[in-house]
Amino acid sequence: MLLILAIVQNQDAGGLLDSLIARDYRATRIQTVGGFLQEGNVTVLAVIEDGQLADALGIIQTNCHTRQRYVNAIPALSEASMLTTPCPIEVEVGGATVFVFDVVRLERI
Ligand code: 2BA
Repeated sequence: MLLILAIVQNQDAGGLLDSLIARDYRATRIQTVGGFLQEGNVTVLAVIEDGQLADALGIIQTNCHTRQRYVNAIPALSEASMLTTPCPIEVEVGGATVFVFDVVRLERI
């Protein structure tokens, strides 16, 4: 058994959960916040059988899309300039950051 932990964007989470459930996977979503952008994202947990990994990753890939985001960065001060005008930098977020763990045991009590 494997635990998939996938960090996805809010916009993709609903469709991803619907697709997983439609294929009979069990999944849980947790509202999380990314450390860099400090914006909400969603962490999806799903325990699957080893042989389902490729299928589950395919569902994640189909549902989770890459997007560009702009973050305001304040340039470092130099002796020549006291400019503190924020300068937008582009970052590419997603589709999904996926971690796969071995599961020793699953108990429903
Ligand atoms: P955030 O930490 O908010 O990062 C959002 C995006 O900002 C990242 O997209 C990446 O493109 C960029 N970024 C992050 N840290 C950066 C840095 N130090 N310098 C420049 N750009 C940086 P993704 O890589 O697709 O990550 C999306 C979200 O997945 C992250 O949101 C975080 O919540 C999670 N994540 C990504 N890698 C992780 C890791 N190794 N461990 C734990 N969580 C991770």
